[in-house]
Amino acid sequence: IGGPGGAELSVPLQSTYLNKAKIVEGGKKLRKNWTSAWVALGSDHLLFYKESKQEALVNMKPGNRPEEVDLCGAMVEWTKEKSSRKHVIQITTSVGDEYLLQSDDYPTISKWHSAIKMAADRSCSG
Ligand code: I3P
Repeated sequence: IGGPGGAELSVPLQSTYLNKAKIVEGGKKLRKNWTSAWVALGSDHLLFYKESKQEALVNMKPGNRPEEVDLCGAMVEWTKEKSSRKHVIQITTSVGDEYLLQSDDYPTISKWHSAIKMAADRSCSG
């Protein structure tokens, strides 16, 4: 609970690294670059840390802020078209950014898919 991005859900999901690629920004296609990100889910947002959250909190350099993705109005779906990798989910935000998240471990990514979808479905009400 707490941290730079506000309240985060205290669930096991929080401790997962996922492969992440931002492929579209504001409707513009980006060059795909997969990186490993430490992902945290809040009630209405996702946070991507470049390093583990523990490291991020210890270092707390101004440039170390996590990337925050607003889930209000976001679409979350499985995709087979956007990558040759297996188990890829696509998040399309209301401002036209597209992110891919992937894990080789299906149970892991499947839990994230459900949790992010649920957060997105509920995020605009508050
Ligand atoms: C990309 C890189 C990505 C691949 C992507 C390539 O090449 O191999 O891993 O995505 O495929 O363009 P580069 O490093 O030269 O940018 P996947 O691993 O998700 O398939 P894409 O262009 O079909 O998205």
